[in-house]
Amino acid sequence: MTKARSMPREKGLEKGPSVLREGYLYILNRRKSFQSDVFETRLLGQKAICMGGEEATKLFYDPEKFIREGAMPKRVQKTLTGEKGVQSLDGDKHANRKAMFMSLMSSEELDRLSAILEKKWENALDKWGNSKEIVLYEEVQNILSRTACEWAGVPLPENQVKKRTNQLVKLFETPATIGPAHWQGRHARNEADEWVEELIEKVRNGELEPPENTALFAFSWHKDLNGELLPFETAAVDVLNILRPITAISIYCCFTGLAVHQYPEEAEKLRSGDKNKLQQFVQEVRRFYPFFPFQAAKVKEDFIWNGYEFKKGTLTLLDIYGSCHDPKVWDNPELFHPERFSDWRESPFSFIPQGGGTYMGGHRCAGEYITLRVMHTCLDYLVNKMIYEVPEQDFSYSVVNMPSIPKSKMILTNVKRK
Ligand code: HEM
Ligand code: MYR
Repeated sequence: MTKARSMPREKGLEKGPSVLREGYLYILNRRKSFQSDVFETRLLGQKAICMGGEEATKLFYDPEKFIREGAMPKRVQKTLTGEKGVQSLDGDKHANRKAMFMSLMSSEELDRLSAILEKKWENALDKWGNSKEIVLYEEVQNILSRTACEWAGVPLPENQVKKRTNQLVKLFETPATIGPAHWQGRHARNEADEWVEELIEKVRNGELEPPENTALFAFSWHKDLNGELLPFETAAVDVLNILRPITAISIYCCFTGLAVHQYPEEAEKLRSGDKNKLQQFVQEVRRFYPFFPFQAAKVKEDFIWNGYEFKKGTLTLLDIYGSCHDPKVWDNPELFHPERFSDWRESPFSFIPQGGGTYMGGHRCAGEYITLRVMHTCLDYLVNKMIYEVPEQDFSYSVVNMPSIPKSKMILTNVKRK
């Protein structure tokens, strides 16, 4: 039997939640100082392993090595993910639920989503033409929550748009906050769960008949491995796992607006409308800017990897942000350089802004194609279909606060259709 060597270990006691203090750079800074892609620390009052890079990502997405049950911190479940949703499942139960999500991601359904999005963006452009100034992040939240609801078959009366959009936004803005901001997030989770549970009840008792190709229909009638419908609460959590993240693409759209402004020479290359160039720019936005910081799992059974011991039950964090800025994978990772994607050889483990591994068998983000579509449309509008000015404002964004959002949220003035 091979003897394990000891993992580089952070010395001293945990002084409060250091992950919250150091944010996106917490793992990458230590990977650099330990000169190791894996190290041991203490988080949330327990021993934890942190790791990053392509090899560690391959390990993290091996379902024989890591499980998700009980891994996500409570504060994240009580806001962002909800409880008992697809993220928390393993094995056959996960495969059954993930298939439910992936059944919505056909190219026809993605085209339907793109058509809804363009219609909403055009409506917004009509409105923007009448105002001197808009806040891009907030406007796109509104466009995306409307798009998400229509695509998912969720009724959203005009007088509820503001309230429901704000609730969805709180779910992804508050998991890593403290104090009143965090409690607002928990409140929003309760309200949003209640809203969607009622809709599912109405679908099941025939009061509401969403189209059959929508998430509301599919999740209301989905059968688990025992041939039973999901509990109302669980079906609602997973419908919200569609509505919330589509609305969250507003953060990437805000960073897209920032990138267009900060890298005008790169934006200029997009004016021809070349789809490949637009795609490379979108990929670089997802790689370059901070969004999802790290993902949590637990060791399934004791094992040894590269001589290091992983003990059953140990909380393990995968460095999502750091893996997108890993000098072993990316030349000059701190350079915004979309053309790096022109000869990019795809691997499920090297470019992981929305998680790695596979869609069907693993936990890779179910909405990656949707995200790419939405960002592509947003970028095309920003560079080819709209004219606007960008006034002086605070463009800075934090690498500590999660999720990071440009301070001024991208203010645009004199917005018009091109
Ligand atoms: C999972 C990021 C958009 C649905 C994930 C994961 C990440 C992520 C990091 C976890 C991967 C893992 O567990 O290993 C993002 C980011 C987005 C985004 C940054 C940008 C806004 C979307 C969209 C949807 C979506 C638009 C759906 C419409 C999901 C679902 C899971 C997931 C259902 C759970 C998958 C599973 O556990 O099998 N996402 N996502 N996400 N995402 Fe996204
Ligand atoms: C979504 O699923 O809504 C899209 C992505 C939202 C990202 C929000 C990031 C906040 C911090 C999460 C901490 C996770 C710790 C394991």
